[in-house]
Amino acid sequence: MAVIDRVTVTVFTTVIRSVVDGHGHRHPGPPREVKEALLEVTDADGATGRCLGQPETLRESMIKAHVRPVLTGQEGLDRERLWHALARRQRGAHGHLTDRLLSTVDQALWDLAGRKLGLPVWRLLGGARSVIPAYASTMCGDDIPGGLASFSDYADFAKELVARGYRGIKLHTWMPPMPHGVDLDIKACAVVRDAVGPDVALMLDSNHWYSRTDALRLGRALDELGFAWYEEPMEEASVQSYRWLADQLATPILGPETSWGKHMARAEWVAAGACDILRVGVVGSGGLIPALKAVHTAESFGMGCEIHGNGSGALAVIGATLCGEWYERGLLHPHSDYDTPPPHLRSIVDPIDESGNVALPMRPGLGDDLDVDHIAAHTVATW
Ligand code: XYH
Ligand code: MG
Repeated sequence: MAVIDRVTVTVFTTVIRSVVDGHGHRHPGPPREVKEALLEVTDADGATGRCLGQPETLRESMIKAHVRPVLTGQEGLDRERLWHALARRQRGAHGHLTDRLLSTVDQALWDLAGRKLGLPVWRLLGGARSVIPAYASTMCGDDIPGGLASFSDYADFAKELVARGYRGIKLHTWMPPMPHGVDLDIKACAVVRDAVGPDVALMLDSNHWYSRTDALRLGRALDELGFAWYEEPMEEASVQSYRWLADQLATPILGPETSWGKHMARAEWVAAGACDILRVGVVGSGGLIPALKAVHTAESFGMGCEIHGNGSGALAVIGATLCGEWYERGLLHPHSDYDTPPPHLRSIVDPIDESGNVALPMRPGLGDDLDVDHIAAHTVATW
C-alpha cells in the first residue's frame, strides 16, 4: 500500500510520418516534428505508472484543478474508486475534463499497478488469452499516387495485406474532405472482395453521416458481398436509426464507436437492439474501467464486443476478456511503415507474426517500450 505523491506531465518532441486532414483522418506524410505528452503517476514507494497522450488532452489547468486533487494522497492501487472520483468531476467541468483525459489517468494507474505487481495489465485484469488475430485497418481513401486513390489501389493493397498474413481487413473508404459516396463505397468493397476471395474477413467503416436510405443501400451491398461487419455509416447519436438499419440487414452492425456516454451509452445500444456487435474504445470512452464494463455487458447478452483502435490499452482489454475476435492493427497504408517505432519508443507494442497474430505484451504494466532517454532529451515543457 502506498499513496500517490506526484502527478506530472512531460511534453516532448518526436517525429511522425503522417498528416491529419481537416476531418481528422490520418494520411501518410513526410517526417515532421510533433509534440506528445507523457503522464506519470508516482507513489510513495517510488513506483511510477505512465501513459502517453497529447498535450492538449493533458492540459495543465485540468491536471491542477482535477487530476492532482483526486489522486494525491490516495492509495494508487484503488483504480475503480479513483476512476469514479475523477469521472464525477466531469459534470461540473463543463466539457474540459474529457473522457480522453480520464482514460489517460486510468491507464497510468493500471500501468502503476502492473509494474508494482510485476504483471502485464491484461493478465491483472483477467488474463483470458495471450494471442489475438489482427485485422488490417486501412487509412481512408486519398488522392496519393500509388496510395489509396483508386479502386485498384484498394485491391492491390488488400492482396498485399493478405500476403503479409492478415486474415481480416477493414476498409476506411473515401471520406470528407475527399469526394465520397455510397457508389464509391460499394465499388471499393466489391473490388476488394474480388481481389481477396471469400475466405478473408472484410469489414467496412464508412464513418460519414449517411442518411438512413443511403446507409441501407450500402448495407444491402455488404450483405451480398459477405462482409463481417458494417461500422458507423450514420451519426451515432441517432440510436433509433441504427436499430432501424440493424433490423433490415444480415451484415452485423458494429457500434457505437464515437458516441459519448462511456459504458452507459453502450448498454443503451444493446437494450435498443441498435447493434449486433458492441464497440468500445479505451481512449474514447474513458479508460480501461468503462471499456471492461462494456465488454462484460456484451458478454452478458451473448454479444461480441470489438475494441476500437490499436495500442497497449486496447491490447489490455483484449487480453483480459474473450469477447472480441480481433485486434485493430493500423491505420495501414501502402506508403506508411507501421512496424518502425517513432523515436520515443524502443519497439512497437504489437508486432505481428506471419499468420496475422499479435502476441499480448509480457512486460509488467501496459507494455509500452518507452525510450525515456529520448523523452528526457526532447522535453519542451513539464507541469
Ligand atoms: O481516419 O476516420 C478515420 C478512422 O476511422 C479512424 O478515426 C478510426 O481509427 C476508426 O474509425 N477505426 O475504426
Ligand atoms: Mg471506426
